[in-house]
Amino acid sequence: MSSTSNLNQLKARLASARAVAVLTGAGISADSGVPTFRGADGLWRTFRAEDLATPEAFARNPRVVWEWYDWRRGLIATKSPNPAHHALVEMERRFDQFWLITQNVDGLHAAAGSRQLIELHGNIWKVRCTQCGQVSVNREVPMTLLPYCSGCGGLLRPHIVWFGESLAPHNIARSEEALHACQVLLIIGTSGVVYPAAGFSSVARAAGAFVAEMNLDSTPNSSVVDVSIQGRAKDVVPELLT
Ligand code: BV8
Ligand code: ZN
Repeated sequence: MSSTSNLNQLKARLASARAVAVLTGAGISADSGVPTFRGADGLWRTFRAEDLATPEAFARNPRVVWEWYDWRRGLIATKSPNPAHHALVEMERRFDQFWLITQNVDGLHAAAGSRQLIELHGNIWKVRCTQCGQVSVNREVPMTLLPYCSGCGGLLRPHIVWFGESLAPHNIARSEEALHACQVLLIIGTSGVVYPAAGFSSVARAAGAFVAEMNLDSTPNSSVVDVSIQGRAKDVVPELLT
């Protein structure tokens, strides 16, 4: 089926939907200039995830892990939301029920103004104390390395879910609610390989939702969804509002 008829089919579904859920990945922020993880210039091409985005790596060498996050914070600080982020803010206004589940930690959805937001993998602008668990916002760029908790003196870590760590139970619960309640699920700019988010398309589809993928390429999700729309997020997502 052509991309135009896929787009029209999706727009027709959205026109009659009351509850809509969206899952985003690094591809939506690629159009803002934030590097993706697994693409040609992806972060994991240069850095090994298992060397940096794991609790073991942080225990072994917190400074190296913090230097990597500090570098990414410096880069993200210069970026702003693009038309795809803004279109999702508008979409939130249009539906009775709306959930935006993001795997991105860059904070660009919140910066655009999205409110019904589930930051599944955390936020690069938040830190958490490894001793007392206190979470706080920290926007220092560059930051003082290593950072310590003002309350208890414990070492701070990024408030991000690393490989092998559990996601926050309330974020899992809200995502489950969204996947079961939505009539349409949009999956935008994710390679669909990191679990549990990689399984969300199947969960929503089994619960009866119409599932659409929007991506530059095909992904493991492509065989599960009702329609795949190829293109850049900044071009295709705003199209849904027209
Ligand atoms: C957990 C944070 C329970 C770092 C990240 C074997 C089988 C199945 C599962 C597992 C397994 N072994 C281990 C697991 C579990 C593991 C997992 O899924 N591993 C995978 C890799 C096999 N998951 C976990 O560990 C999770 N926790 O399961 O808890 C548990 C507990 C203990 C033991 C077992 C289980 C925790 C997941 C950690 C998530 N954190 N990193 C950081 O950000 O600093 S994941 C990392 O990938 C990113 O954070 C990101 O959020 C996530 C997903 O990546 P994407 O967003 O999809 O980005 P990617 O670059 O891959 O793709 C970009 C896409 O955009 C591409 O498709 C491209 O075509 C497209 N694109 C590009 N440009 C555009 C575009 N599309 C549109 N427009 C454009 N312009
Ligand atoms: Zn503390």
